Amino acid sequence: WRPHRQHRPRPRGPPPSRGYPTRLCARPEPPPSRSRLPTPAALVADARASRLPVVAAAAAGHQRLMGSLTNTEGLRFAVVVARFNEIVTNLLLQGALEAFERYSVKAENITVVSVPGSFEIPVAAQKLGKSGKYDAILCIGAVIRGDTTHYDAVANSAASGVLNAGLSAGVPCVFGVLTCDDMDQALNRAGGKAGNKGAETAITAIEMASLFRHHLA
Ligand code: INI
Repeated sequence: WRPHRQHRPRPRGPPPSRGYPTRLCARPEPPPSRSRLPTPAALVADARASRLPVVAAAAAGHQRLMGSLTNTEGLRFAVVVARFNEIVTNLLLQGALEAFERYSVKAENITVVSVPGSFEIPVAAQKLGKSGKYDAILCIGAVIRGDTTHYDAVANSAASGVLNAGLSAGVPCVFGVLTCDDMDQALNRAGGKAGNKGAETAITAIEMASLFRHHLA
C-alpha cells in the first residue's frame, strides 16, 4: 500500500537549474568554492615572490605581526637553568646555546643564570625580566617523576611560575622545563630520539623576543 500522491500543478517557466544559478533561477549565490582559494603551493610561491612570511601573504587586508627568526641583531637573552638533574639540563642548555648560535645571536648577548632546581626558576626569571636588560628569558629545567608527589608540586610550580614571571615582567619567559616520567624520556628530549627541547625553546624565545622588540614595543 502506498499513499496516494496529491497532484500539484507544475509551476510555469523553466525548471530550476541543478548546477550553479543561472539568470533564470533565483537561487542564492553559492559560497566561493574551495577551488577558488589559493592552494598552499600558490601561497608559498606568492610569499617567496613578495618576500613576505607565508602567513602574511595569506592575510589579505589585515595586518599580521610576527617575530622574525632571521633578524636577531641586538636581541638579548637570559637563560635560567636548573642544576637539579644536571645531566639532562646541561644537554638542554647546550642545545639552546647551539640554536642561538645558528640563528646568529651573539654570545655576548646571552647571560646564563644557574639556580638549584626548577622550583627556583620563576623568581629568577621574573627578576631578570623586570631588569629591562633582556628581550626574552629562556627557562630550562628537568622535573622527573619519583615515588612522591614532590614531582607534581615542582612541575606545576615551575609551569605556573614561569607563566606568571612573563606576565608580571611583560617580557616573554619561555618554558623549557621538561616534565617526564623517567630519565630515559628526559634524555630522549635532551638531544636523543625526540630532539632537543632546549634548542626548540631557544627558537621560540627568538621569535617572541623579535615580536616584542619590533612589533609590540
Ligand atoms: N627540581 C627539579 O628541577 N627537578 C626535579 O625532578 C625535582 N624533584 O623531583 O625533586 C626538583 N626538586 C627540587 C626543587 O626544584 C627545589 O630546588 C627544592 O624543592 C628547593 O626549593
